[in-house]
Amino acid sequence: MKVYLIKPLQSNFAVASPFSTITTEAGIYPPLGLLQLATGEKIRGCHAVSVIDMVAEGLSLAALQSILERERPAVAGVTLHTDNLGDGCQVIALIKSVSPDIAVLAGGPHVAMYPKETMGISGVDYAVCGEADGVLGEMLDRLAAGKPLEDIPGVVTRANLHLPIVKLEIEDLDGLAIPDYSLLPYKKYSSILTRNNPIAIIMASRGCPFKCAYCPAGGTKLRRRSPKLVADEVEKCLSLGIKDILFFDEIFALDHARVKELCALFVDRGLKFRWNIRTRVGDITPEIVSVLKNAGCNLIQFGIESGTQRIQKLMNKNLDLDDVYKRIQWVRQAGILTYGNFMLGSPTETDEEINATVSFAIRLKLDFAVFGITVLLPKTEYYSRALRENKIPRDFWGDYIANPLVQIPNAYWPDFDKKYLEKKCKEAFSRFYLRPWYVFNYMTRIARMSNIAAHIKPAMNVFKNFFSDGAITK
Ligand code: B12
Ligand code: SF4
Repeated sequence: MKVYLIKPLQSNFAVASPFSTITTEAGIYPPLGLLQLATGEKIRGCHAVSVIDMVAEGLSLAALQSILERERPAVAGVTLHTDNLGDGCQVIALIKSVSPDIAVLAGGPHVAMYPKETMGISGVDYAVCGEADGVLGEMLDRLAAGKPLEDIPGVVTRANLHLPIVKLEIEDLDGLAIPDYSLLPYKKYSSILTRNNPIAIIMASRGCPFKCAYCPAGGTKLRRRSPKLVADEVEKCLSLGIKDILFFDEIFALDHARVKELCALFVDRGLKFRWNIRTRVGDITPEIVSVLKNAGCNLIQFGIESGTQRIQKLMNKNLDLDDVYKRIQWVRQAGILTYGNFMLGSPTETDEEINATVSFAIRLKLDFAVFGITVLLPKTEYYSRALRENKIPRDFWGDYIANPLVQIPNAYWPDFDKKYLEKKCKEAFSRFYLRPWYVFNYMTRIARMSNIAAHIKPAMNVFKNFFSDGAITK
């Protein structure tokens, strides 16, 4: 059976980004979930499964239509993200317009959060709630045999819509196939954060047990892959000519013994590549940074978010700022680039507190800082609080999901004026990046540690547009 798994374009966002160039210049990232599923199916060898990444291929809806008309797949799966659900819905409508007989499967992070609502999207035949690796094969076999699907756990159909839905989580990640990047247009993937293209994303673990008030990702079970299989995956990527790897685990360095084992494997196998990780600041010790550096880790991304203790507590992030300072300096001293994410506009945050966050980012001497306006994301404590306290009159995510081509006019904490937050955000970037220290540091430290040529064009585009009047999308 011919099956297409499709990653839609990213052109219709729920919330207009005031700084659109940052999004467009950030890079093109591989759809790892679809790749994981397609690799598993390739190994089973029962169906012809291909991935279409509309973003990487720059495929318009019209171009996708031609492919579907020519190829006539029996099944099309679409990955859905809440923040650009409209793009996914357009793809689903297009598939059904090509042929109502193509069975449409919906999956992805949006479906994991809103499984029942997904079945309300016109054209969706089946939705999979959560990690589909363990059920996709069975679904395809049954579709090929014309059998019903409603008794497969995690699969939502019109027949079982009234029943409780199981959210699928793969317990044993080592049972999954190593993603085969040759199934993707892998040469097209890039990131502003890496030195050389193409890049790959690897998840060495899935899940995050923490529960930050603004984040929909937390509170999930942390599952780890064996270091040997992760090293095998790296080796496989490098053999394809992939140069840099981004580990997108939420908390890569939580388990030090495992990090040491993994790094030792990279070194022992002579795997020379540059890689980035994301982790919590509290995971950093002098020993672990030296292990990471020795194995080629080039940059660590931290979610620091606020420079005041009060907002740290409110976010349920609870980082101790002195401790953050100390640990970030350990990373710098080890010669690893530091990248901090910050959020402006938490509930009840004052102007002074916003300014203090920017000052803190500066004091940390980070190599990169990104300041975002706090969006009240669905299924987060911040959003529940806004609803609970009647700060917002309606469940605007509910409205958006029902009509995803209409943007949410204001998804920020409603006590703030939108223009004020945009101004503060722009100010934050100016304060951080337009300092003599930063410019000097950028030209020396970063140029020495990374291929500046790879960064200069996107960075310039970001800066040019950002600091011009056109930076803020009205
Ligand atoms: C890499 C990543 C990014 C990258 C690239 C994303 C991209 N656009 O391609 C970057 C850094 C750019 C990014 C940005 C953002 N991201 Co992001 N990101 C991730 C991250 C860390 C990993 C994704 C991944 O590879 N996962 C691993 C694979 C194996 O899992 P998966 O993709 O979910 O796929 C599995 C299932 O969902 C399912 N499945 C997936 N697709 C399909 C399709 C079918 C047909 C079926 C049956 C099943 C199925 O099976 C897969 C295999 O198990 C996830 C968190 C996470 N741990 O997943 C967040 C995540 C996807 N991001 C999220 C968010 C909110 C964002 C931002 C909006 C953040 C922000 N506030 O700016 C931006 C959006 C910008 C944009 N639209 O691109 C949310 C999405 C929530 C939602 N409801 O949609 C996530 C889930 C994190 C979270 N929970 O908060 N992100
Ligand atoms: S922000 Fe990071 S640490 Fe906090 S819950 Fe989300 S993924 Fe976990």
